[in-house]
This record gives sequence, structure tokens and C-alpha cells, in this order.
Amino acid sequence: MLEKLESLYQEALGALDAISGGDALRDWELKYFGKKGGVTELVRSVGALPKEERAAFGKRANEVKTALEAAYAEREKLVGAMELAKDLEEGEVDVTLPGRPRATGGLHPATQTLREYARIWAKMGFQVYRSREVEDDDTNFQLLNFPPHHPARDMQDTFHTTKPNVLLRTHTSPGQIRAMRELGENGTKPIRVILPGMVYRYEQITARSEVQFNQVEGLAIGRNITMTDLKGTIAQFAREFYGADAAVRFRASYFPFTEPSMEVDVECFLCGGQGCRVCKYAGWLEISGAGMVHPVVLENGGYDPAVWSGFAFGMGPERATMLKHGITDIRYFWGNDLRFLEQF
Ligand code: FA5
Repeated sequence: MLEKLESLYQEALGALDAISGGDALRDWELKYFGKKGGVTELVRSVGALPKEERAAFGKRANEVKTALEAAYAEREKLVGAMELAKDLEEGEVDVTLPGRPRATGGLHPATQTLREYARIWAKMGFQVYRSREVEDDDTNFQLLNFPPHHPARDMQDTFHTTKPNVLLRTHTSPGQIRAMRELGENGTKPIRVILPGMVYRYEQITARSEVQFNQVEGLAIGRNITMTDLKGTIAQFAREFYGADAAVRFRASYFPFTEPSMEVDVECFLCGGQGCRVCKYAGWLEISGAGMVHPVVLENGGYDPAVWSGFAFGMGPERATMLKHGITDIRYFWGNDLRFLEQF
């Protein structure tokens, strides 16, 4: 029995010396000290020995057990250190390597223009008013002086919903009615707001026309607002946005909700009015619809047109961005092509 104990002792020590990993260490522990481990079983067999041999064997068995436990603890420390060293070596970070650049996002070119608009109009005292994108027919058309079946409705082909009278706004002008009713306090307060936002038209998509695009509406209501105010304000905007030398011209036009109505052109800043591909050899680029708020619309907004007057305008920031950067196709704006978007 004692011999068996000694040889097991030597065997266990030898095996322990060869161990270099945590898994092997746990296997060793199980093999010698587990429930059915070699050492455990030998110690347990003490009772089967003749009485006179028991004391000596028990003593030696305890010594062996203690020695092996100490050797195990020693080895465990060593294996831990070895594994840590290996981890450090394998996971070494070369701090001199150049970092991998992280892709960063940027503002969409239309958003950049919208912000630029807001900045310029804020300087002239126009605050941002947000109106809804899902509108009713009354506000989008009727209250803006488009009677039912009026041919002017054809100017803006409409996305209707399955709900009668509910549609996607075709322009930001219905926001005029909402702003007047909400901010005007029953037609007693002046207003100076811009209304930016997405509009929708059931149109053929072309290089110049999308089915969804932004507009920025402007609305000023006061007691003595005249056409001169409108022209001066728009000219100031053009100088800020298109450059200090920008010349503007006003052409008579028609919108049901303004009277008189006009369209605003800026002299082509690419060719200086000489005529080029961008301005289609006209020398001028259209930048806005505008006009004096129609008396019917003022009334619908809660104002007495005998006392109050106002001007309104509507601009297309995508088209303005196209002009500014020489972008030839509006479809790039919602195409999600990073090669386009990263240029801004
Ligand atoms: C209107 O929508 C009027 N509500 C503007 C207005 C407001 C006039 C207030 C008077 C007073 P128009 O349909 O022309 O007008 O559109 C205005 C601008 O939106 C255009 O000048 C153009 O820049 C832009 N726009 C119109 N249709 C499209 C389209 N399909 N794709 C991209 N931009 C467009």
C-alpha cells in the first residue's frame, strides 16, 4: 500500500510539472483529488489495512496529500503567469499603426440650404413655423382661393389618400392659413414667419422635378405692408444667398392666393447674365414665387383685409442648391448615393 502511495505521489508530481495550461490543471486535480481520484481513493482505503499499519500509512498519506496540494498551488500560480504573458504577447497593440478612419456623416445638401435660408431669414426677423405635411383639401386648396374644380388645381397634381379630403400637401402655402389662425390672435397680431418643409406632387419625375421636395414659404402680415416691402426683402435675401452683386427681377405671374402675383428671377451667377447652359441661355434663373396675400386668404386667416395686408413667397431649396452647385439632376437628392452626398 505504501509503495502504491509513493509511486502515485511521484507520478502526480511528474504530471504536474508538465502542465502549462488551465484546462490540464483542472484535469490533474480531478484525476488525483476528485471523488474517484487516485489520492482520494488511497486515503479512503486506510480502513482496509491491518490495524498496526494504519497509523504509519495514514501519516504518510497526509504528508503526500499536503505536499501535492502545495505543489498544485505553486503550479497554478505559474500557469496563471504563463497564460497572462501569452495573452499580452498575442494581444500586443502596435500604437504606431495609423488608425482606421471612421466614416462620419454630414448634413444633406438640402438640409444645408434649409439652414442657410433659416439663418438669412432670421436676420430679417422671420421665425420658423412648422406646419403639417398631411393636410386637408380645404386648407391646401379651398382656403387658399382655389375653388373646387378650378383649373389652377392642375398646377399641383395631388397625392390623395383613401380618406376623403385628406391629402399630402402640394406646397407649404396651407401653412399660411394655419400660421394666421394660430399666431394672429383673431387677426390682431402681425406675423413674420418662414415655413420650411417637405411637399408632395404626383408628377412625372425628371431631372428638374421630384415627387417630394422641400419648400420654404414666407409670410409677413402687418398693417402697412406693401409690394415694395416684398421686393426689397426678396432682393436682400438674394444678395445674402447668391452673392452681394446678385441682381433680381420680378415677372408678373399667377397664383390664386396672391394678388398681384409674381415670379422672382436672379441674374445667372454662372454667366453673369450672358446666357449659358444652366440658365438655358436666358441669363436669368427663377428662384421664387411670390405676391401680396389675396384678400380672401387674409379673411380666411382671420384678418380684415381693409386694415391688414401682407406678402408671401415660396422657394424651392433643392432647385436653389442645384443652381448654386451646378447639380444637373434633382434625383441625386433622394438617391442616397454617398458619392453625391459626400461632396457637400
Ligand atoms: C408654389 O408652390 C407656390 N405655393 C409658391 C408661392 C408661395 C407663391 C407664396 C406665391 C406666394 P410653385 O409650384 O411654383 O409655387 O413651386 C414653388 C417652388 O417649388 C418652385 O419655384 C420650385 O423651386 C419648387 N418646385 C416646384 N415643383 C417642384 C418639383 N417637382 N421638384 C422640385 N422642386 C419643385
